[in-house]
Amino acid sequence: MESQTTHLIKRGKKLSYLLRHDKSYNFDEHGWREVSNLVANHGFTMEELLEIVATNNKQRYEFSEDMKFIRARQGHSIKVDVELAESVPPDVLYHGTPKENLPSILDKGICKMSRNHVHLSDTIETASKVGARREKDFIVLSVKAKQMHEDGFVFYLSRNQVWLTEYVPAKYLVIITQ
Ligand code: HQG
Repeated sequence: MESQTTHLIKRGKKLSYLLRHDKSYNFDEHGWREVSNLVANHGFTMEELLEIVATNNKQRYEFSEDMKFIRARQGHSIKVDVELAESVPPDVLYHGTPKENLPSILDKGICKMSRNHVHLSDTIETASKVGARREKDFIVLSVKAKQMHEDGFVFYLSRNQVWLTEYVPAKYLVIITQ
């Protein structure tokens, strides 16, 4: 039988899809989804949602104050405005990616692809985990974030500490692992 932790991770992944990518649901403009919809149509209980929100390893989700709505804090492909805080980035941020993406990234820069933003990490360790989650052959790039900011690029910090921006041109990138 699967452990309770494995079960919660599985349910968390389902929730991630439902809150970030589900085009069949009509989201509130700020990305909120009704808890009652998840309970009625997707087999969640309030107790389970409370546990996922509290224990999620990246603190990905949050409830509205009245607990009637839930949303993901970042990572969407659906077009919503999750009221991200514009923030001044540290000097350097990091991006991990499968090695096979490198030629294209060095040519075109880091693009947001299907999501609403490019995702950047504040440590090499976190960026390595992002890069390794699809492909064990990954690389980590450092991003000259301070320089980008000085050049007018806008950065956001999500409430679960993920750095986000629209696009990273290749000239701000340095390969730091191979
Ligand atoms: C790559 C997870 C070729 C980019 C993670 C990435 C993160 C290019 C992939 C969050 C490219 C897009 C986001 C270019 C970008 N040519 N490839 N020009 N520009 N790419 O999943 O950053 O666990 O949308 O390097 O931890 O991997 O779900 O982005 O490999 O924080 O909460 O295109 O998702 O968070 O993939 O991951 P993704 P990502 P969660």
